[in-house]
Amino acid sequence: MKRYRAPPVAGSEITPESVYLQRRHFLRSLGLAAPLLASGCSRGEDGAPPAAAAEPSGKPLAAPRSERWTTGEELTSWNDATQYNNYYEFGTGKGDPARNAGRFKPQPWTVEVAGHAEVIGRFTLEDLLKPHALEERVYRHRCVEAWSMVIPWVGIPLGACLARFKPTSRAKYVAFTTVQRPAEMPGLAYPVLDWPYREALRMDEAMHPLSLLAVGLYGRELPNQNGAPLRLIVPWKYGFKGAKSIVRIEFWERQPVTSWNLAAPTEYGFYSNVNPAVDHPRWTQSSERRIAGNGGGLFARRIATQPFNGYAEDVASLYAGMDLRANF
Ligand SMILES: Nc1nc2c(c(=O)[nH]1)N[C@H]1C(S)=C(S)[C@@H](COP(=O)(O)O)O[C@H]1N2
Ligand SMILES: [Mo]
Repeated sequence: MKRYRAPPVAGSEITPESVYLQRRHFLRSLGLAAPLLASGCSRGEDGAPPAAAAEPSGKPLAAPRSERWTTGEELTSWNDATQYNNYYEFGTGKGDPARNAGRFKPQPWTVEVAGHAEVIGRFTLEDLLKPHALEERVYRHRCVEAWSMVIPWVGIPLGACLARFKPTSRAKYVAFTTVQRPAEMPGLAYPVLDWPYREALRMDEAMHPLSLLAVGLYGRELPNQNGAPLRLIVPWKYGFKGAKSIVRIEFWERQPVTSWNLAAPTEYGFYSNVNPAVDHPRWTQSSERRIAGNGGGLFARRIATQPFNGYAEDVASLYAGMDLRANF
């Protein structure tokens, strides 16, 4: 096995987040956690080596690269993108998902479609992907915890998938519920979030051509820890909007409840558009640690965070007239 190298987190950033979390687990079990702040995606690193090999694995996917939706920035390595993850159903440490997701079975897979749409029901993964050919897009990927990566995702535009269900005029939002399998997901034993993990988008955000329903990365099927077999990627928003392992899509008239917003509404807004001008109450969002290329690991370089994660030209118009400080 490869020697585990230092986790890509700067010493100065190892905050007591993981301590907050553990305390929260304990207090929640006593029904006392409500007054405590949630930790966001935990920034603590547990340091234990991941069990999974860091060699590229997974079935290759044929997907031509989209020039329109590809950034030329230096890619994050396969190793970092698949060993440094947030997927709390497998544990809150960054190495936990790679280490604990081996028992998870992403196939066969079906997704329930419900709510305000003409076409609803249960669909297989293959069926969901039919409306569009797979393509590869290299996106910036920015976690609310102020680290970022550059990842070549494989998927189809979310809008192409959703349009085929013919959402009605009452569909103003679309909600995503992710899988909850306690026998395969050890993190579900801890009440860190109100499981199952839920996320949602406004309809126009979901239909925007940048929103991607991803089934792979680096030309291969998604590893379990990255959200196999399908997950959302909304590159102008903080990473937690990108729900992994989706099992239900529901069209709503009112704004749906979402997991992180429910856990800590003053810290994680519904919109969560990447915004360097609006700090998280406990840390700055004006810069980020870019985990990519030789600058990875402890020496990851800090770069300025861009409004809408660099996609302002494409998406700022979606929020015309909105106060982005109030609607963070
Ligand atoms: N179901 C589920 N989806 C999730 C999460 C999670 O804990 N559970 N974490 C989110 C967070 S905080 C981030 S930053 C991204 C991380 O995606 P990656 O591990 O593929 O980089 O997934 C998001 N999707
Ligand atoms: Mo995140």
